[in-house]
Amino acid sequence: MLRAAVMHPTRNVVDLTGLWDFAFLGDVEPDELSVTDIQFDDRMAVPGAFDATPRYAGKRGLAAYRRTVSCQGEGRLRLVLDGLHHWGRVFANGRLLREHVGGFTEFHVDLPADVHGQVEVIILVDNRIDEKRCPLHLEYFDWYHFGGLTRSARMETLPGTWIDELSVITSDYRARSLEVMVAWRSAGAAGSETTLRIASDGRVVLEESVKLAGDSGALSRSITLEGAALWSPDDPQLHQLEVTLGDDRWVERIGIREVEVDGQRILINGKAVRLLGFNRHETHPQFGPGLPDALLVSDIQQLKDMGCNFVRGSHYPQDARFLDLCDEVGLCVWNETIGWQQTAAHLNDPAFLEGQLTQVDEMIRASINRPSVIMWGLLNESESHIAESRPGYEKLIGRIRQRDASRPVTYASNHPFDDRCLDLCDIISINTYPGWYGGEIEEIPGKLDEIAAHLDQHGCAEKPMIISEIGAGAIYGWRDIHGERWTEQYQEQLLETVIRHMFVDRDRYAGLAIWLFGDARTSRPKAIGRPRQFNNKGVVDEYRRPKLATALVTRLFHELG
Ligand code: ADA
Repeated sequence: MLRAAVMHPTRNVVDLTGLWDFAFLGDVEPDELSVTDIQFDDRMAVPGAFDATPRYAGKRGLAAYRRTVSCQGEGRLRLVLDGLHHWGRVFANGRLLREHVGGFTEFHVDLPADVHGQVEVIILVDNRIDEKRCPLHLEYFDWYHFGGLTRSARMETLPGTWIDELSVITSDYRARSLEVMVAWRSAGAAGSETTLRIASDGRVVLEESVKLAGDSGALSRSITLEGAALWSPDDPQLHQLEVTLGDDRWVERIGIREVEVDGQRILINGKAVRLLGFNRHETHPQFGPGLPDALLVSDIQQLKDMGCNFVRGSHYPQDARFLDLCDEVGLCVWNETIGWQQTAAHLNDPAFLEGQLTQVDEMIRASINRPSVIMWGLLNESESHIAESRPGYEKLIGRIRQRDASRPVTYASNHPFDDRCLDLCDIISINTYPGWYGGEIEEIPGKLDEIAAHLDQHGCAEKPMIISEIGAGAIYGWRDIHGERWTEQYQEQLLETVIRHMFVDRDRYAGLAIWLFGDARTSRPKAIGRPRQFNNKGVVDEYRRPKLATALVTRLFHELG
């Protein structure tokens, strides 16, 4: 399915979701392969993960996807892939056009000017864990690295001069003022007068003649959408913004809203919001991260029905189709770059940093206009307590702020007592597991208070605080009168203690993201608490069947919301 939010009505767009020719090549080096010799002997669905299908389950190696695309018109062709896991090479008519490192982000490939009409696209996809080739996906992470073309794909025909990037930022929600930045590119040198027109919900709000010089540039304009309804989690009103530059048109769906941090509170349009929700892994046993639309809808329904207004996209940038739905239903999203317990050595590795910077750029480019994305995150639970990590944090956070100064920045820290980078963030986010990894449920209030008190005494008193992970494992269906660890009762009791303490006994926290929405397959060894090879801390299991805690969370979140 094409995503709902961005449309290009003046371009020919061919939806490339559906079935592709497929070959699993296994332990083959991509450099030693001639793509024209590949024997395609199977079919694979896009979006989808090839290693979530029974034939290739658990296999790691090189795979190839092929599709012949009929493209109309003479314009330059652009192949857009919303997600490729996790290393790939793209060929058109046998020519290698680009490589891409890292899953979970949208990227595009501009085809050479002489490629038109029938185009044979072959994409090599490698899901092997190889720190050199792809330093962003490492074996020890607590999720399973599936492979494939896991998100949507399309081919577009670009006009001679096209809009390459669009950003629409609310500058003053009261006045309904927006800053619009239109980055354009041209196949030749533009050098001519053309028209820039911006219309909102069918009404032209700006029309002017602009002179474009060279082969790329950016135009920034302020517009006001008088009387337009605002976007908020309670009333997520969206507007269509149509930007036309010469022969190209970009139709974006926007929400007018400002996110601010005011002392310990997070404000949306001047009103304090209490963020109540979950961490969510984008995964399912049968599809890996290549979720069908029906499952995305089902996840959104379950989250909303539980009374959530918040999702942390743990631990990577979220699928555009999921964000479409979040925009529509008013779920606030923490969107973050891929990361899991990186060391100071990673943070000093140029290849790792380069990969992270690319993730930042690609994540922000793809989701900057989404009202649901209210904060940016990075580097889950990395070594932010070690001095040598700080330059890496500074660099990445600096890049986020340079790309988008309008949203608060945070990262999930599991070093509440000795973190050295929290001053770089707008929101303090802490992952902690009292009552699960050590200690008993009765000790949770004391542990949470200890963390909050320490942080407040060490420079964080004027910042909002989120518990960005907390939870307990429960095996679906295991109910037992003793209520020991791993039973549904234990999880229910632990979460009740957490939620009541955070929001009934105390008023310090701006939000909670429970770990976890749904059980998720992992590569972590079973022996360190991952029975079934799953992270079992979901309040629904991997098939979205509710555990006892679902009803508990539903009751408490509705009381608090
Ligand atoms: C960490 C990590 C999660 C998950 C969790 C757990 O906080 O960020 O991805 O591994 O621990 O279940 O232990």
